[in-house]
Amino acid sequence: METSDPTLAQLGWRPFFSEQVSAEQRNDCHPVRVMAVHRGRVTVAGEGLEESISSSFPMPGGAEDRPTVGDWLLIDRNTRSLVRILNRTSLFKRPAPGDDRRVQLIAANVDTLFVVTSCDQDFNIARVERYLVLAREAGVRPVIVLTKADLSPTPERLVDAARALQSGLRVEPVDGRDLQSAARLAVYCGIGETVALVGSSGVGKSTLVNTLKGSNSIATQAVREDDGKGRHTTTVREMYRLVVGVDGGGWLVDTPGMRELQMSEVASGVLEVFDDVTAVTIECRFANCTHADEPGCAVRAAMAEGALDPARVERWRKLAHEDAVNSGAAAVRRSRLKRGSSRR
Ligand SMILES: Nc1nc2c(ncn2[C@@H]2O[C@H](COP(=O)(O)OP(=O)(O)OP(=O)(O)O)[C@@H](O)[C@H]2O)c(=O)[nH]1
Ligand SMILES: [Mg+2]
Ligand SMILES: [Zn+2]
Repeated sequence: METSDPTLAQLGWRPFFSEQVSAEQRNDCHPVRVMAVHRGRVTVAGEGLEESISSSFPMPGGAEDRPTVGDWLLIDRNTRSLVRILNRTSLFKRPAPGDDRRVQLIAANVDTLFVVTSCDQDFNIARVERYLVLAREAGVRPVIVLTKADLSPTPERLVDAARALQSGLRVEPVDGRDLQSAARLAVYCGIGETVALVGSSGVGKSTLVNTLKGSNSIATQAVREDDGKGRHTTTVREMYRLVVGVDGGGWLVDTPGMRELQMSEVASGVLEVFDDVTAVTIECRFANCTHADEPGCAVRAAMAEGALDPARVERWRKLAHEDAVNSGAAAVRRSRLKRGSSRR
């Protein structure tokens, strides 16, 4: 943290959190926010307090019962141990890659999600849609940030392609290295507000955070020359205070670049992000229409008429299918865990 002693309100403390704290807990505990997550430990900040504490929880429960960056915790005034994770206003998570048992918590209590993608090889509509589903599911406002606009002769075309995904979607092209260009993003990150940056490795998340916090303390690294992919430079999730704009502003959560973003238990997010497609599916003659060769399929009719883009329908189909398969697996896993047969 760069700026000295933020108040609880500046840290993002709100009635939603204070209302969860009993009078007794108010006496015995400090409310603190998780600024960074390291292996087994978290860095927390409260009023006039910043320290590293063990993140192990006295009463481990479900997969979401561990602190992640952005969380509000109660810690014991004397022992400094973790007493409680307060209920979250939002939680970003994904199935942990390569491991079908765990959920990876990305960030909690986030107001706005910057879906960061660059105007070069990384730009991919299907990936942006995945992040939009995640944002919808977590109930957080998404903003598409198109970095490296300086490297593209026609960034407007990408801006238009992204805007077409959702009515009213904010899309911001920037040169993340340039303060003047990046400064317009400060409006999404006012006092006490929290913005999380997510996206592939090398798109410039850390570069943008460095620019907006006014110092180059976070390591960044050039993308690989052969394929333009990043080098997974950032390995911890950490919050930084924005210094652009009025009164020091809010918080930016830098995250490690994601290799893959599997969909699981995001059915309502898929429904909302693809509301144009799902509105048409209701018109199909059969409720369980697969939109392949059934008679009376409204989706195929809409595609034939040009009312629905076949490529978008195909992306929807893929996401919905992936979500159904993964959600089914997650439900089986949970019921096994409940029976205690495969706890590890
Ligand atoms: N030209 C240009 N280069 C940029 C811009 N943003 C980032 N870069 C460069 O892209 C490279 C990767 O940037 P990083 O900030 O390390 O990317 P990251 O998203 O944090 O990557 P990970 O930490 O690996 O997830 C660096 O060499 C940056 O200087 C931009 O807007 N324009
Ligand atoms: Mg980084
Ligand atoms: Zn159909």
